[in-house]
Amino acid sequence: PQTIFLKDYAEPHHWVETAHLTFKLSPRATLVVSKIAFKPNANNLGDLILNGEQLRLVSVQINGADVPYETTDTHLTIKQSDLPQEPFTFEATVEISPETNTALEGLYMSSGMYCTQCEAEGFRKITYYPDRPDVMGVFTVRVESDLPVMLSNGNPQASGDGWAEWHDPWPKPAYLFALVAGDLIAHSDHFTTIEGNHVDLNIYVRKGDEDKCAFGMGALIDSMIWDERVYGRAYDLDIFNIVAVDDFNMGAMENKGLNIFNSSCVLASPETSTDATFERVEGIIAHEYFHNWTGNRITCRDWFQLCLKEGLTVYRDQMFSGDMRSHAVKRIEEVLQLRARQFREDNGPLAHNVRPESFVEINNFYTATVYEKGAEIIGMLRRLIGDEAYYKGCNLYFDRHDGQAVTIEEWIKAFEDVTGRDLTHFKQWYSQAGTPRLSVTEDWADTTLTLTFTQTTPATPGQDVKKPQVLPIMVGLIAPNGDEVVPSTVLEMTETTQSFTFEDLTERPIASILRDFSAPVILQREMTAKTRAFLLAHDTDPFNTWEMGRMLAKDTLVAMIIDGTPPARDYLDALKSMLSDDSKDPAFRALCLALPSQDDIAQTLTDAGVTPDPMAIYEQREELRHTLATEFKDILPGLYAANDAGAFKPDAQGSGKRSLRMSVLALLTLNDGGKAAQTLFETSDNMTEQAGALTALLSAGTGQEELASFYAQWFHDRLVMDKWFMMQVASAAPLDAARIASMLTEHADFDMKNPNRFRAVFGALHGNHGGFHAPDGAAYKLLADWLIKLDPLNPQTTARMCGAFETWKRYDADRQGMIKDQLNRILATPNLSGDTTEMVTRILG
Ligand code: HT7
Ligand code: ZN
Repeated sequence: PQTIFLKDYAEPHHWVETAHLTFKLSPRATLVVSKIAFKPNANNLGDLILNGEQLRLVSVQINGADVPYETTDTHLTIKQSDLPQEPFTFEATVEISPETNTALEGLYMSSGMYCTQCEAEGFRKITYYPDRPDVMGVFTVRVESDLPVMLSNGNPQASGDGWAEWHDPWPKPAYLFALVAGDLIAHSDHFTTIEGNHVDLNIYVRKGDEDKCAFGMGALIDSMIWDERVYGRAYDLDIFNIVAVDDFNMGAMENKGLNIFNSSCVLASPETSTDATFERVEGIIAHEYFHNWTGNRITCRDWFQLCLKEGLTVYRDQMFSGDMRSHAVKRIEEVLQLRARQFREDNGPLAHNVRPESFVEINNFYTATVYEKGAEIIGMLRRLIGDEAYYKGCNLYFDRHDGQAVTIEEWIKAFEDVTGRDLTHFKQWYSQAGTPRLSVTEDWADTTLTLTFTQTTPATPGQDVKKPQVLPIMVGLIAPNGDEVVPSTVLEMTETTQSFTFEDLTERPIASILRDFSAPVILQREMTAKTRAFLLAHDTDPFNTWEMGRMLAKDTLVAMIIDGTPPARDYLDALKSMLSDDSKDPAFRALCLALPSQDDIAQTLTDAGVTPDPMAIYEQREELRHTLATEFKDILPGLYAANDAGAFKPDAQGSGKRSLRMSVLALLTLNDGGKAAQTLFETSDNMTEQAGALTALLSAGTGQEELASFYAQWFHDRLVMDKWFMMQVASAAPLDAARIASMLTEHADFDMKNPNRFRAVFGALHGNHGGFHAPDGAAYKLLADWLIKLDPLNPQTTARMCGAFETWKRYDADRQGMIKDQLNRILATPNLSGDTTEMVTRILG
């Protein structure tokens, strides 16, 4: 496989004006007839180069006549000398086999329906085409089949018995193409845009799923309203369709006017879905809808610019979710995710720039760095230039580049133009990998507090020398009596070391630093447990309040692991008073009660120069859970009773209460032998509580009867069954995890071709830190066995799951040796896909 470099970008030899496609659908022999109007690119004349893979070519013509051409496994080329100098029409017929397409890229079949996934490079598996995002054409699509529902992008144009035609007036790159055909049912609604246009809205699902669409439809309408109100962006077609598909490599896809969703990211009902699922559905529906402007109307010039659409769209969906729920709670959840996924990536062998400079397989760059760090960059930009300039810059970007395929340069230029600022240094966030470490010292003299910050970024693969980044550091000062004496202010750090002073203070305040997690850095600050407890009680910034509790928990765990120090009293007392404070949001209290994950503790130990012992981490974390259960014995039953949310509503208030109640239940189960959990399991009418009770029981080492009755109740519902598979592996004790995972792969309902099911078992195995790193290496071997089996069927999902091994250098020599052996075994597999080869090679370093 070839490495592609950003620096080599060149415009194509030909632009597409229009594409007419006819699909004669058949499971193993679908005919795709294409008629494409090309225009030579005067800036870069040359051969007609079309991508095409796994196609059986039937015929090719130019302007209705035969023409000489060459084909390889990946391309069809017609020499410039054989082409007209003016615009011309290229026609081809190819045959493809959707039913045998297990890679889930291109046109494939899932539960009897036809569907497509074209981002990033799937369209080339449908027909010959310049499959690159800077080639934008107007598509007209005719679908022929005997299925009742036939959909494509844009507006419906005409239909008859056995056929339907769709026309998309908005020029688009091939990666946004979509087609669906199946026996589907629509949950319908409508929306009138701010411009007065009527839009039909449909969520198409398989029979039996109709009652799981209402929440998603509400989220779609909320998203449409929000994008009009906040960004001034309205929808632009007569119809917006969403289709739920069971077999899907990722969450969802923003195809123009025809979003395709992993059914787990759109279907939701109180009986079958947890609050976390409702929240995820809301966020992903918003994300895909927001792509209509940030991604579709304005797209990426090349795949190196992926963060242009993904980072910005994640930022937009985060703002939306904050508005719909609680900004404070959402921000904490975002940072938890960022640290668990992106910091982990940025501090290991897979670290890469938010805008990478080279890749072998672009599918391997749909990463936490591109998405989540990409979103953090937008947040920092907004903090630095202010809200007004941010929205002005966005408007300028939309007006200037509507209908274009652009780069990060154009995005940044819009903000330079509205602010008059030179953002060259800020732009370095896109081209320097690694997480900055930010240390701080404090000096108090007279009436002045001086904060001196120093930033360093460790080397990452291929980037040894790092420069200082532009860091917006939000700071507030609290007096010893708890009053805030300096409210939040943003310090702009640009140097390696920089001091900031606060004058005219009557007494030495306590600084609250990096409020709202204003920059994606690791803050290294010496603080006593007393100061942390003080800020936990008095800080006005909810993120930092939570952060102080988190640091107390981490310090406690690290001390327990390293030298057996018992849990710190400051931590236990501060946490207890926080939990008992009914004026605080239950969702926030639940986040405070949650202990750092085992993986997070392992990273914290690594950062402190200690080799993590996964068994000690598991045991001490369990020990702390038992200590909390004992220490809070007197308040747990009251908290449990007080946070009964009553009738299920998937809103922020109800889900916050349930979240606290389920965290409390997990501890209560350690005290009452599982009585409360069993009762809740038997009586609850919603999945949040049912799954919460079952997890509490399984984590306490019981719950086998409940597990069996859960299966009997839900075996017919594949999304609930994913939870059944996942919960067993996730809550297994370390020495049981691999055995349980292996046993589940023998279960009649295990289907390795379904990415959700595969992830339910193996994502959970990797997520069970103690189980994955059990001393016998059984989990490493089991995962490697299954990745080797999956690779020929679905390279994209296989490659992504190799990320489970990315932290291997953290651990002791034995574990490193065992993981390395498994990685080498995967790499030595004959005919290993390019996707997996690239990932394993990078992980091995
Ligand atoms: N833009 C999409 C990214 C994507 C994808 C989605 C589903 C299956 C395969 C995929 N490859 C890339 C989803 C998004 O970020 O909105
Ligand atoms: Zn996206």
